[in-house]
Amino acid sequence: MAEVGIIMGSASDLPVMQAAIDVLKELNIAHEVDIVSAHRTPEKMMDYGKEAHKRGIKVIIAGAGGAAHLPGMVASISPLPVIGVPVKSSNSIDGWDSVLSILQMPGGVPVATVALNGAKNAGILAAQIIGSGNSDVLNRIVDYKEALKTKVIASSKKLNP
Ligand code: RP5
Repeated sequence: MAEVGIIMGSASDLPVMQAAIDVLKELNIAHEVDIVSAHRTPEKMMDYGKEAHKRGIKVIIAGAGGAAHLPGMVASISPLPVIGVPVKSSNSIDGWDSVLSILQMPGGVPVATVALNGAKNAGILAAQIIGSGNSDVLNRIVDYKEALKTKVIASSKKLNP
């Protein structure tokens, strides 16, 4: 059963959002992926936000570009933590529009916003949230972080043998 729900405003967001899917696969976290548009399928968006926790989803990752309303609107109706991924899309001016649309939420309705096109970190953060209540997942995150360290040390040794 999927524990992380990954949604995005358009299929055109998928090349960016794929990084979240990849890292969740790597960390062996069950997830589902769908296209849910705040502007083109508003009813589907509200249904998704209302129902996701009832299906066993524990964290939602929502990516959108331009006037990026999807993460905030899903957060407005869902009791789950929502991680927002600002996408630099064809209708973005420079990406700041998506960043600020997702970041500047009013008090009471948080969206944990990652960097522009930062879908990989959204996936890791979702895994960390799941891992805070699941020791198997937590151990996989510990190993993941250890591998990051090992990689940097190896690069350093290559430069300074
Ligand atoms: C946003 O508009 C989507 O999230 C996407 O980033 C952007 C462009 O969508 P398309 O016109 O490519 O479908 O709502």
